[in-house]
Amino acid sequence: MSIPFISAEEAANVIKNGDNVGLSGFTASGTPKVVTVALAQRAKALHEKGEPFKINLFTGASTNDHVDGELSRADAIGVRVPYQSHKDCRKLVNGDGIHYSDLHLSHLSQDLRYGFYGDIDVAIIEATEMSPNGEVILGAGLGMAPTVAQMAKKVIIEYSSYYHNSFRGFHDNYIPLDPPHRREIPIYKPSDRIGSPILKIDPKKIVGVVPSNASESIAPFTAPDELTTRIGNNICDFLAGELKAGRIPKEFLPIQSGVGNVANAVLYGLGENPEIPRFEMYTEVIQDAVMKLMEEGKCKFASTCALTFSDDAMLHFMENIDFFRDKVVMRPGEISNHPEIVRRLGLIAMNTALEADIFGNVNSTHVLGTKMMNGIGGSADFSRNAYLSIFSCPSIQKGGKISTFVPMVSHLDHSEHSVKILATEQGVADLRGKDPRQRAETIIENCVHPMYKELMWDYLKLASKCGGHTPHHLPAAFALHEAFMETGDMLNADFARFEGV
Ligand code: 0RQ
Repeated sequence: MSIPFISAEEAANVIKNGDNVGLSGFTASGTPKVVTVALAQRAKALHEKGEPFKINLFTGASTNDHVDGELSRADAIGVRVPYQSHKDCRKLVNGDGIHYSDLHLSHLSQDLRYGFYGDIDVAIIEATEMSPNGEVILGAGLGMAPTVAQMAKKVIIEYSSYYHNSFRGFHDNYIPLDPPHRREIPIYKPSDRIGSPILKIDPKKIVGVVPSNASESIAPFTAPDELTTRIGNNICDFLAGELKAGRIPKEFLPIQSGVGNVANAVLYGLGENPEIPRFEMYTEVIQDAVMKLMEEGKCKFASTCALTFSDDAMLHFMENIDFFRDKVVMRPGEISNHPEIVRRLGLIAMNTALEADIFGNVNSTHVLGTKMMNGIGGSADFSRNAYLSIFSCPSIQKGGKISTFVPMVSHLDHSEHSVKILATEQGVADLRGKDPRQRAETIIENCVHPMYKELMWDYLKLASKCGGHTPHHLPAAFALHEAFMETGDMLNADFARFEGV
């Protein structure tokens, strides 16, 4: 059967107003790059004629400017699930422009198969190799590719010729059976393979192949600065201490690391710390730092959903691809983030907080309780089930006008029950085995910025007068947020006015 080459515009014409569209990829990696740009142009043209055009967009994680950027600027997204991190998309999510459902990344593939969102009308899949019988080698990220390709009524292939070496052998495509037939996911170590390097798509569903030569366009990450290095070193020293105390086995445990500058600094810190042995990763994205650690021999193996490398790092990876062939496996997000495996392998999970409270609850998503930043992403897939779940952040933001530690988080993503360790540039709070009052004391002592310590002790004293297992004075619990909203500085909070209230 021959599958025709078509233009991006012809492919975009296949997609109808109100369609559910699923994409391959995870972050910018492996995500389509040309059809959605043509789709945005079509949406704009239709809007100019007064005709409605919006799609419901389902992806593995965040995407790229070609998807969330272009489609948001064209006002062409109705429903968006499960994660976004693009400024133009964020603007609409925080207005009433997009119905955004912020979801654990490991859930969406199965929720789609369970029928919670209806059919997938069209899947757009980035392929780096393909045969006429629909056998596809994916690109630098999987995301939900196996599920959306299987469910979709129509499939558009974006055939990427950007990569001059083959990704064949890096992917492990796998879809678990759904309840009541589901069995264990048979991964017992990060390098276990359970699926196929090839994604088989019914060729009858493939409406055409669109040529693409676009890179992932991922900017180089920022090198660790003094702040992120201090946070990273605090976490590394803590892990080295746990190893020495025998609470981490001597062969170490696999690491999950979120994205961003702190995550990179921690990984560099682990690489440089002679007390940390060679380790493996079981994570959802690997960034530039991991490639370097692999070349240095510190990271032995990485299981991931995507290679989120900057363009320069990706070129380096491609030039040295044979070195990495037995050191990297790429899995669907449903498997890279699967709670069963996270628990079984005993991961050390490291994620980032926007805000935490003195009892150990973490907000990773909502600025001042209302404005969506990105989404929960995979952070809870890992932190709820990890051997050790660590959350880190700088102790202050906006030059000290915001304390990231507050009496009560303004939005809850990770409850006190899922957070074992908190780390800032000030130090590390170990919350294991502590009751709420003890947790508050250790967090104020070790993590809170010196500018805010007195305010936090004042709150704890005030709250303690109210009694209870978790001491709170509810009228005062958001006094820091209120002070910021009214005066632009959390330091103006004053707990004296609540005495006797
Ligand atoms: O503002 O942009 O104006 O400078 O928020 O803050 O410190 O640069 O944070 O980029 O590391 O992201 C939690 C959002 C952290 C991210 C979060 C302001 C601050 C700054 C950004 P500016 P930083 P980072 C793997 C796992 C959830 C998903 C996840 C995230 C801006 O890590 O999305 O973990 N995590 N996924 O000034 C007001 C506060 C603030 C604040 C920071 N308390 N109040 N503003 N800011 N704290 C990835 C995937 O799932 C794919």
